[in-house]
Amino acid sequence: MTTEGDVLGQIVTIERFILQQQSSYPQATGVLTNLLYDLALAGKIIASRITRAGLVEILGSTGQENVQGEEVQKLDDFADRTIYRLNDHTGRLAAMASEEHADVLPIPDRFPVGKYVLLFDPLDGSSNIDYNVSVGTIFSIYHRKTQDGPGTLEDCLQIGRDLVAAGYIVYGSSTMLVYSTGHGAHGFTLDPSLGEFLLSHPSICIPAEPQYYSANQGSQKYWSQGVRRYTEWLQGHNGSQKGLSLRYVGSLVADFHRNLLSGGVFYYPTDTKDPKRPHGKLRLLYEANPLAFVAEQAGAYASDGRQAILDIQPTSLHQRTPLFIGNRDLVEKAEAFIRDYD
Ligand code: AFP
Repeated sequence: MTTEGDVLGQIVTIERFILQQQSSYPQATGVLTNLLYDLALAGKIIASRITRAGLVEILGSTGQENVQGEEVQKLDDFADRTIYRLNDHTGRLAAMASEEHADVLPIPDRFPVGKYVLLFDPLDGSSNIDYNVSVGTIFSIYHRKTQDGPGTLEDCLQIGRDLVAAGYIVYGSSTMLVYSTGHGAHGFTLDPSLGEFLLSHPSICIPAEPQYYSANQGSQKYWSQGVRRYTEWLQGHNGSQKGLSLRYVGSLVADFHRNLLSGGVFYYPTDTKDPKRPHGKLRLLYEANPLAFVAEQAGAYASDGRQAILDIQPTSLHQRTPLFIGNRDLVEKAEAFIRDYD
């Protein structure tokens, strides 16, 4: 018979897990550990606000005052400020960059600077918020490249292969945090009654047998010949394979997370819909790189259709990229169709 004591003995909090991982690296100073722990804390704070999003009508809408006479912030602004403020004074970071801001976010002069840089998309998929659909936070951590002083643009424009850690938090039917420091991808589920992320998905490995493909097929007429033929192949036309089911949330984190656990491929290709956006919609630094890093740690792969996402040298903070991410064989098939037809 399993006793309560046995169950308690098996619980691993994110704090304990990160500390255990750190202890296998005697040279580790604990700075990264604390940085990851602060991101988990940010996730808890954002999750608690998101679960109250539907009450905005009652408590006051954006730009208005709520019943306590305080101004209600938009959720993406709230998430953005939460992550920044939890990390601006710790001495762990040289700079930050957020999808919500045009430029690098400096550490205020009154605080010490540290050896890492943090890039984040505070609330990805935020247009889904009003409909109770999952959204997410995505983060990337690099060593700074410059030696000292305030962090610079150069510290932020690093290739994905140089990531020290990356991960995401998905706010869905439960809140989950998945991260990697380059030693596997590990998932934690928030137990709201304890206020703790508990290890629920150690060493995630994408299933070899994929189930889903995910793309906004409403944009199909704007896709290239290669991408259209690839989609038909995924659907099993011409007996190419058994054919996958389509699932598309429209929140990258949710779509990616589902495919990581079930097997499948997500793609947001280049399209001709908006001439001002010739490289698709998603951002290399805030979305594609961190998810590509987690994907590779889980045995999956990410490409822009021609090369590995993690090998692309960024040239600007908000650079966009086509993205194909999921089971390696499915992503390589996309590369083959693009090579042959585009
Ligand atoms: P929003 O943050 O504006 O909702 O955009 C979300 C997103 O960047 C990403 O999470 C989705 O995968 C993608 O856009 C969906 O874009 P489409 O609406 O064009 O399918």
